[in-house]
This record gives sequence, C-alpha cells and structure tokens, in this order.
Amino acid sequence: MMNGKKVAVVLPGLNVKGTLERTLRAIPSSYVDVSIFVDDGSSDGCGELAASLGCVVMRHAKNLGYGAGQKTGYREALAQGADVVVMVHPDFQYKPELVPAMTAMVAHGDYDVVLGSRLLVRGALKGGMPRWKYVVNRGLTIFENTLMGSGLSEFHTGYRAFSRKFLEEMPLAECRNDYVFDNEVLAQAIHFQYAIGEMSCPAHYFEEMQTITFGPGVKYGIGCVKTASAMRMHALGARTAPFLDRQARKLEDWHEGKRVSPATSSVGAS
Ligand SMILES: Nc1nc2c(ncn2[C@@H]2O[C@H](COP(=O)(O)OP(=O)(O)O)[C@@H](O)[C@H]2O)c(=O)[nH]1
Ligand SMILES: [Mg+2]
Repeated sequence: MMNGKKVAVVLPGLNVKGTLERTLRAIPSSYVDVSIFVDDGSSDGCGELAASLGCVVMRHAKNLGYGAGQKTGYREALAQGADVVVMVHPDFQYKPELVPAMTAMVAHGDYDVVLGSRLLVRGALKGGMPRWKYVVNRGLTIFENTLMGSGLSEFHTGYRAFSRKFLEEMPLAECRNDYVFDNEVLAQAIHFQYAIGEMSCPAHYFEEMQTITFGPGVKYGIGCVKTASAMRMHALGARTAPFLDRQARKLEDWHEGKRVSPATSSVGAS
C-alpha cells in the first residue's frame, strides 16, 4: 500500500526463467500488495518459478503477444483490487528498484499514466542502448509528438504505471496484442487528456535480457506510424479508431488467460 492505495506489479513474460527471480528480488516489496506474472505460453517453466516465488500467475495456453499479456495482467490486477498498477519487464531491463518511485507518481502525484523514460535526460547511449535504436526511438518520438500534439521524451519505454481509473475507463481490449499495444495506450492517454507523468530511469542493456528482434521491430515501427495517423484521423472526425472509442471494449471484455496460481482464491477472476 502507498498513501492508502493498493499496489500491484504486473510482469508480462515469455521464457524469462533466467531473469525472473533477479527481477522479483530487486522490487522493494514493502509497498507492493500483489505481483502478477503473466506466462504467455512459455516453454521454460518460468510460470512455475513465478508461483514458487509468491506471484499470482496467469497463463495463456499459447503465445498471444506482449500486449495480450498486459491485458490479462491488468484485468487481474483490477480484480485483485489494485489502485496503482506498475508494469515491470521480467527480463530485468528496467530497474525494479524504482517501483516505489513509479508508484508514488500515481499514488501521490495525481498522474494516471507514468512513464519511466530513458531519454528524459541524457545517458541512454552510455547505458548501452544501441545507437540505431536510439536514433529510431528519437525519430519516431518526434514524429508522434508532432502528430499527437504531445511532448513526451519517449514513447517506447516499457516501464509504466497506471491508475485504476485509467485501466477501467480505457477501451484496452481494442488495443493490439503485440508490441504496438504500448503505443496505442499512450495515444489513448493523450487523446483523452489523462495526466501523464515522466520519470527518468536508466537504460540497461546486457547479455541475458530480451529485446525486440528485427521483424517485430519493423512491424512495431510501422504500427507506431499507424497509431499516430489513426489518432489524427480520429481527432479530425475522418475515421473512427476503435481504440479511441470510449464505448468500445474494455478490460472487462477481455477473456483470455487463466489464473493457474494460486489455484483457488476468494477473489474472482478467470
Ligand atoms: N506476454 C508476452 N511477453 C512478451 C512477449 N514477447 C516479449 N515479452 C515480454 O515483454 C517484455 C518486453 O519484451 P522485450 O522483447 O524485452 O522487448 P524490449 O522492450 O524491446 O526489450 C519482456 O520482459 C518479455 O519477456 C510475448 O509474446 N508475450
Ligand atoms: Mg527487453
């Protein structure tokens, strides 16, 4: 709990047995009420490991994607009564020690969406971000800020915290199941004028982490351009984007994923 608010950490993961324990142990646990690991069809037993380390474990029988993993995790977090939800990548890429700071921005700061930005201050390249990733990130961010009328330092961080209000109100079930989910979520926050906060966080690149590969990376880049264009067209009234339609499907309409641990609980979610 922080400031009377219940805190959930959501970790969407695919084959992260090598980094999961390190990630979980690095999260300062005193403020965290529940950690929810989403095993997205992994084959390395990371779901069982997460359960043995005390996580609530949600499972997709087959791989549905990083965005789908978030949907399942956030739905469960709401079912568990969370007021603040922080996403931490279980590949240990974003500093888990900063969870209390991310949480505080929502619990005390009146923000609905908080981004841990690697580009708010300089240092991403020193942290090991490949130069081409830095250039693409900067380029896409400038393009998106221009089209969306925003002023974010980066759109592409995977370190994020959300208020319950945002997760309940947004048509998140309409967002894509792949990496572009992250981009559409920010478009929603900007379009509906939720309070977005940024906090700096170190970029961390190392041997065992996972990162988007070339094919999905290109798909992601194209997806970002589509997101920004769709938002612009929607704002102009030219074409409705379902993920920007307040009446469209929300997390309560997302039915993928089953809780596998603990097997039974008084809190109801499938
Ligand atoms: N649920 C789910 N998680 C995934 C999938 N692909 C990657 N992830 C997880 O999402 C996080 C971000 O993906 P990653 O490949 O590291 O992308 P990065 O942000 O470019 O480093 C990692 O912790 C992965 O374990 C997927 O298909 N499903
Ligand atoms: Mg990664």
